[in-house]
Amino acid sequence: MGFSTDAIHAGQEPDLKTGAVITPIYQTSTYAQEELGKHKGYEYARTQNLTRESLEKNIAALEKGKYGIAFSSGLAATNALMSLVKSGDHIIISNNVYGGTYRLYELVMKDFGLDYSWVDTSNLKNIDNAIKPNTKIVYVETPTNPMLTITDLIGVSEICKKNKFISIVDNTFMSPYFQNPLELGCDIVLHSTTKYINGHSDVVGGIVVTKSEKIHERLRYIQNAAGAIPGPFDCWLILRATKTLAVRMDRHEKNANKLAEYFEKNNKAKKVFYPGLKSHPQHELAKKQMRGFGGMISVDFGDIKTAKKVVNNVKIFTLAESLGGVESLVCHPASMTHASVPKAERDKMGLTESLVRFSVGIEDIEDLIKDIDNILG
Ligand code: P1T
Repeated sequence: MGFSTDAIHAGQEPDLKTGAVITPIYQTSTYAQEELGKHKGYEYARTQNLTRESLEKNIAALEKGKYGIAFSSGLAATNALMSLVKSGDHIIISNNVYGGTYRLYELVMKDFGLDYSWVDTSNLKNIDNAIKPNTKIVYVETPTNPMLTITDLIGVSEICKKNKFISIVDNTFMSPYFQNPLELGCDIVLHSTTKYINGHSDVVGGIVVTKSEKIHERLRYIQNAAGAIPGPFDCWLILRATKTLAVRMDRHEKNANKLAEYFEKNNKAKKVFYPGLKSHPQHELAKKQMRGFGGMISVDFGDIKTAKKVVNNVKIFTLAESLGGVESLVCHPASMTHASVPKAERDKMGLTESLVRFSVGIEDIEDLIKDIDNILG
């Protein structure tokens, strides 16, 4: 099936009892059992919930995977992934990831005996060089938040296959509409569904998708054992949102392309980071492994004064954390989303105090450009 057909139908059957076309919100914590040991496959809602199952099947289809496991946030999913390894194991990970991922792994999970090497995975040699006898996982975010750096996913999957590592890709910035890492040979895809997948800035959620039964079984066990499940209403909202993912992503991208071109022509924007620009150092790789360039742009204004002027004076863009919603947002990564990353690490990847991140929404592009142009001139 095509992407939009799956988005609208996968995982969703008319309700058996009433014929309701839309999957109901099974707002229940438990299920009646007919007699001891006899039930309909539903015992307790941490373990089974039909609204959640529909969402998991839906996103698994969009990511060309077999199994989806939904969590209560992107970070709950990120956290669950570490149950695939144990104390003493080593993980190679992109040095630029969402600040919360860095905080969880480097400042929390490390205390449980996990060893992380933070490397620039856009150069595959850095991954090879970081391999240790106890390496178990290669974890990449591509394009990265907020530098929009791209890692070669076929290259990563080949390294992982050769060495029997598990490859994990945070695909939040592209959404399954523009990139399917499982199709490129990777083992696990992670999303903060809070972002493009839900797209309406009204739910926090996460999901992990895989083709591997072994990985699925372990993560399903952890989902139930640790209990970081999303509520049925949140699942229902995300399921409603995936129906329009394709049309939203097309518009996000169209708008982002135009805004990126505007920034490139404006001399107040010293560096523009957008994979769709020919000036992006990995534009060719982006064209190869992505079907579009997404809706995220970062701009280095060269000095903090201009950066502040922009984030404090926008009228249509809103100064806020998060991304991927229909409304345009602007954020200052150094003090907001990536504040828990030490300055020395931020400096290494070019995440300066004068960098501003734009999540380009689906409003009229003329209004969005005017909003910025009124400030920059
Ligand atoms: O916020 P949460 O749903 O827990 O997802 C965490 C997460 C994981 N991966 C990526 C690439 C992300 O961008 C995020 C969350 N990011 C923001 C809140 C932000 O403003 O960048």
